[in-house]
Amino acid sequence: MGYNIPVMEDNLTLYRSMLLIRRFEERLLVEFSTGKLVGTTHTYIGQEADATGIFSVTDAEDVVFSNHRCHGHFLAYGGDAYLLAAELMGRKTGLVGGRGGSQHIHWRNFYTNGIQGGIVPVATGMALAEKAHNTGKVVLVFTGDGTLGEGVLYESLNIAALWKLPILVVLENNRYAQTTPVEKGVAGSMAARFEAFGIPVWERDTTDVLEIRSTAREAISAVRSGAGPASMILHTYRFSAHSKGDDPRTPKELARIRRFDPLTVHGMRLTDPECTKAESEIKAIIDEAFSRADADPFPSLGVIH
Ligand SMILES: Cc1ncc(C[n+]2csc(CCOP(=O)(O)OP(=O)(O)O)c2C)c(N)n1
Ligand SMILES: [Mg+2]
Repeated sequence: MGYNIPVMEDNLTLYRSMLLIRRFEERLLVEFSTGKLVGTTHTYIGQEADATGIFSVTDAEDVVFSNHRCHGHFLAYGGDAYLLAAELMGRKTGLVGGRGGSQHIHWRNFYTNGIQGGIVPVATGMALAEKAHNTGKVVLVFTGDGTLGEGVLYESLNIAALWKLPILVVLENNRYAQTTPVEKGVAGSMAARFEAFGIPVWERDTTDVLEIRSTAREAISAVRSGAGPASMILHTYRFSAHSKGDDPRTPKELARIRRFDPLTVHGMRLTDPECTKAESEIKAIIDEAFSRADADPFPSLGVIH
């Protein structure tokens, strides 16, 4: 199709994908202080193993619906760092002409929307279309623990199960919805919410990209086989604030969860020279992405070109 979609099969490629997300978003937080970015941002730092593991086993033509915390999903999907940087800087050359910003981007079969839960019925409709056209594509939709409070999620699960739609609902439980800890926002069992509709659940509490990859492979192949919807519940950790500064967690808690850093967990499988080389290659990609984007023009106030 002329697109550069990376094939993530070996340990180094998986590590590089997670590192690209980590360093890209660290750079984003720095760029905010320079005033070069527009809107807000929600970083994926800490959760990188989820997207990387999942997109290492999807097909290039599968359809993805992401949310407000979308940069990591986008980069793991194979999205281009420069196009994303240009979008975040509001430039004409950005993914959607500099009009979408951080939360509303589109590229190939990748769509995002910042409204909690709002994207789930849209993804369900797309799954219906893929089934009607017999494309064999799987639709993936990313949600969070906070999204469990949105009723439209359950309406969508009902229809998806009734009509056996090819959709995988990924629930990333990073244990907080903005500043609300999951214990104060979610009653009962997460898995039971899916099981009530007869939707199978693959649930893991891990930041190991290899474990997530093998779990995703099972869940996605179940959906692709025509069995209907499936879900993945991934318990993970968000290391940064919800957006830029809103974080009720103590330094002690933040230090504790850092022990689950997916880069450390997976980095143990690589040699030091491999890690060092990956660092310098990723740094070059990010430096180029931001400096190139910074030289690009802003869009005019008229029609998007
Ligand atoms: C309908 C709606 N209500 C409120 C918000 C504001 N908001 C943005 S993210 C968020 C919390 C989401 O929590 P969760 O689903 O756990 O995702 P996470 O941010 O942890 O990735 C809220 C309340 C929103 N975007 N949409
Ligand atoms: Mg959350």
